[in-house]
Amino acid sequence: MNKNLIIGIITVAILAVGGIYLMSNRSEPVPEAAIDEQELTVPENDSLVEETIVTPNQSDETMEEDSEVKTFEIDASNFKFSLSEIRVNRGDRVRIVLNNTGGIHNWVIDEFNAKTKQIEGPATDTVEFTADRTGTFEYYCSVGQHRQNGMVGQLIVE
Ligand SMILES: [Cu+2]
Repeated sequence: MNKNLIIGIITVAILAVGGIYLMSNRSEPVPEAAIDEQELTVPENDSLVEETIVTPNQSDETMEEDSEVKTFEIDASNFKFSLSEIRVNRGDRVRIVLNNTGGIHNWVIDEFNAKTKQIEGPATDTVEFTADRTGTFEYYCSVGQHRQNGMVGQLIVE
């Protein structure tokens, strides 16, 4: 009989524990609802990510604004450049469009580490650099003796 009592007590205990589990299980849907709210929050974060993606586009537009590039078209021929002087302001972005009308030429400026390719005319090549310091700098054609033959000019950065 004592064993039956013990079994009975154990059974009641199991039922009680089971009831507690059921209670705790019933309380779980509430956190699940909270999780749903969190999942609703995640798409908001995604939209924030999309906004973040838009930001680089805005910076692209900023770069286009920076493309207040000063462009100079220079014709190259044997043995001269059509422009012997270029004036820009310090900090300007400078774009040189070299139109080679004949012969093999390039356009080089050592101080700004900028040069076009050597091209055989008729051909065009472009180089860009930032005039980040003031002064007067000589640009030239580095092909053969062209520099000595007069293919030079001055970049003046003010
Ligand atoms: Cu040349």
